[in-house]
Amino acid sequence: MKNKTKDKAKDKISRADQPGYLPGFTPWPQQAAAAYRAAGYWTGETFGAMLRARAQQYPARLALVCGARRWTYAELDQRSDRLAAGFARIGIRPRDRVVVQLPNIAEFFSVCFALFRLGAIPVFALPAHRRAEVSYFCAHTEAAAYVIADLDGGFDYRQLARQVRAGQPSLKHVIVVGQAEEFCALDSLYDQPQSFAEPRPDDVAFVQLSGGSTGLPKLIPRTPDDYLYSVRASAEICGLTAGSIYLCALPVAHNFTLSSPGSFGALYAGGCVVMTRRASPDDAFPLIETERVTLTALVPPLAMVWLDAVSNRTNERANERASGGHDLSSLQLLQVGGAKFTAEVAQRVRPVLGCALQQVFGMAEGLVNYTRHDDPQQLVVGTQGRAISAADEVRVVDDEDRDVIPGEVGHLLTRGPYTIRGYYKAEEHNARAFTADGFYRTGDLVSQLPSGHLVVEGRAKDQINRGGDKVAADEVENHLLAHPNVHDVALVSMPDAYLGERSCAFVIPRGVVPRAMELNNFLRERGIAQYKIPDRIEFIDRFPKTGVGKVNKRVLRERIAEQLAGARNVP
Ligand code: AMP
Ligand code: DBH
Repeated sequence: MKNKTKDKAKDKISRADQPGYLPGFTPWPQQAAAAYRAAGYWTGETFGAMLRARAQQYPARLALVCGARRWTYAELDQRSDRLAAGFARIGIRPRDRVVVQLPNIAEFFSVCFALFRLGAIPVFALPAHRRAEVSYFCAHTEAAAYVIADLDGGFDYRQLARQVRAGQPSLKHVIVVGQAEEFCALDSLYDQPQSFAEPRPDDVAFVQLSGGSTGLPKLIPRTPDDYLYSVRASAEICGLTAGSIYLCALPVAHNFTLSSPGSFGALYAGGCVVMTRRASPDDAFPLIETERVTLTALVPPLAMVWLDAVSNRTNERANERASGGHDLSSLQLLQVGGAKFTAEVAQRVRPVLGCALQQVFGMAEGLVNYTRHDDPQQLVVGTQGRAISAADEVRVVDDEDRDVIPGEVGHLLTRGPYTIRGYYKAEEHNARAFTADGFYRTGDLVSQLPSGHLVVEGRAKDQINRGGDKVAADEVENHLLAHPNVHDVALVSMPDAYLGERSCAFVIPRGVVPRAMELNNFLRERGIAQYKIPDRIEFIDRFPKTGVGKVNKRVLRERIAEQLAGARNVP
């Protein structure tokens, strides 16, 4: 009896808090970790050491371009050292969590590498996140600090910080890039460098976000060992060198932009990262021309906007690779991912932009797939690529977790040297999101070709992918259910030519039927990101049900899709 209790306690420790690791982190099993080290995937290098090595190798090379500012590797290295000392002075300690919500500016990197050097843990929020999301990140991680820019895109993040801080006792500091008002100015934290103990390479270095499919966004703990492997291998697959110039056009903290191979890949290779706050042709094209950008990453809707911008202009002057006078000829590679890029649009990339296309199918939880530069065109255009690593285990299974016949559609499960074994502090959810033997259930429906290439065929998770912005249906439904005139609600996707999908909320009203506008304002006041506000609201008396009595979302999706198609066909 006694032994049993002891075993139970041990089991609890092995699943949740493992001695030596950040509490709430699920490390890889020792055997797997040993194998990844032995195979050379995990090298023990930390982020701080990586930057230090590059600064020694290429002190005078350009690391970052941000507006008129141009930072060399030596400058980025020094700024990170000095900020680490400043963060330590105000009381940020190793392992403290720090929510970082910055636009695409150079300080994102000095702040991150400073926190890495100090051993503190950035938690990456996206600029679109608002009070509900940021408060949750702060509360769930018991964050000690929150780093923002003063203003971006007309939004005042200090105002957001005031709301967030009011409810967060753990939050001791709000640090502001720019005008700090009552908060702490980042510029006041450039102290004399000091040295810090190297953090463990197999423990959590930062927390990435998942779009999630249930409740609130899930937090994804990543380590230097696993993340730097994916960065290094990605840089190699994408052919990055010290001559590569990466345009950071999507939000900098997004996993795609950060690591596939993204800005970390460019820095890993000794290349240069060019920041743009906005990814529109008007903002990006002049930068491509002047900085001689060689690669960038976009979500499908933006890729379409770029293609149209160039097509419209080249139609006027046939066969010229000029766009509004902007020379894009330095661009060698356009990566597209985050949502399905249709073959029809994909095949326009080379003829219109004159550069190679690479499809990228990845997830912040780990697994990233790329089409390869020597793949035949039909694979580049018609698939979402194949996994980075020979050590990535990819399974395609039926509803009972049995492997499907090769080529058939099934659920994608994956495990490997850079795919997490559990979300941060989410034991209950982890039991569902991972198999007993540690495979991550991606929620994606795929088929796999004999070459290993995956085709994304759909989704089993209850999520809407709004052109790369993921919306968990359940999260928005919960917010809507808080409205007094909403009896029940189901959020589903509806087809959209531009975003691929948009969201439609089917609402069963209670009492007075509220106006759609009122519900949207209600959601905004609850402080959620704009991209989560339903694009359309339909009122309904009752939901179609499945055999077991659950809301049949498939029928709702079909209903709204038919309605939209019908509306388009009206002369
Ligand atoms: P997250 O887990 O929030 O990082 O989002 C990753 C999810 O985005 C994947 O599981 C897919 O559902 C979706 N996704 C990413 N890239 C692609 C792509 N190229 N094609 C289709 N879906 C994608
Ligand atoms: O959508 C994603 O999360 C994603 C897409 C492409 C990603 O995390 C990645 C590449 O690394």
